[in-house]
Amino acid sequence: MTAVVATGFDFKRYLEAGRQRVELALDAALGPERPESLREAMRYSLLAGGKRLRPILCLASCELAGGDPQLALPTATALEMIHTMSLIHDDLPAMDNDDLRRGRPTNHKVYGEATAILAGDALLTRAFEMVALRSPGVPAERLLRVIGELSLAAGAPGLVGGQIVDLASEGQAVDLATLEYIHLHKTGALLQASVLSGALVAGAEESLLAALRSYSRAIGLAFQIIDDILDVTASSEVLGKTAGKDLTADKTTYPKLLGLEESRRRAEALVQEACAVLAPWQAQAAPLLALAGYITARDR
Ligand code: GRG
Repeated sequence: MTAVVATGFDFKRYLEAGRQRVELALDAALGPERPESLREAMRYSLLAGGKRLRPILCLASCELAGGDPQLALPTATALEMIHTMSLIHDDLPAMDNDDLRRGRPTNHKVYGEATAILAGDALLTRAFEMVALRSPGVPAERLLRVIGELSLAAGAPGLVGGQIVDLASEGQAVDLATLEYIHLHKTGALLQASVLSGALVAGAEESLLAALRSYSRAIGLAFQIIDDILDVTASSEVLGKTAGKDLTADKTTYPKLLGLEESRRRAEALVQEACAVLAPWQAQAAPLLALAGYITARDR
């Protein structure tokens, strides 16, 4: 964060402006779906707040690559739709079986399981619609690459694969390599797609894409380590989701394997690593550097 302070970059303001921009775009992105019950269920979870980290990362990397973040806004909303879908499905009784998300009852608690599943499905497919059909001004070949990244992140090579291993690991002895696999797929893949897709919209060169790939792998892993830590150190009220869930579900976590102090040290080292990769871009990378710092500094 020191480099960030040195550039005079106002991160708090940046984050709040990004969040507001994303909120407006999300609100506009959900059209008049029919029937009304589906529309309500989709809006309930998508507009329930949340840090909006994935879309903000996307806009920041588009800007770093010299693009107009406005052109990446449909992709940014798509990322939040995929993320929200994964939260709705993750909370289902067949998965983590949770009652609280983003400070409210979970989607299936309000609308029932069938509607929650379908609202998730509709958000996932709307995400691809946002990129393919609602991204004016972005060349088709760039959009095709974005669709590729989103497909990899959402599917078996990403979220789904990570979730399967996560569920299968409950109550089992899990080693650090398996835990890292879970974190990188279940959480890291979409964070990586967020960073890469913004740059792809801007037509970034391969050297920048490679740097962003390393940056996002590191912040993705750090993000989930901090999530594991917050699960044991923060309250449900602050988190907006049930605290202590990993323990109840008998999940292996970083704190369980390494202790709180070492887990935090690892997360901080990963953030340092991420920032070092972007050092050649200097002040232009200030938002992504600050976002990396935010991942370890956050309290929810
Ligand atoms: C059906 C294609 C398909 C995929 C679903 C359910 C599932 C597969 C994967 C689970 C993925 C998951 C819920 C991972 C946890 C990621 C995580 C740390 C979420 C919390 O993210 P924050 O802190 O939440 O950014 P907010 O609410 O701030 O957005």
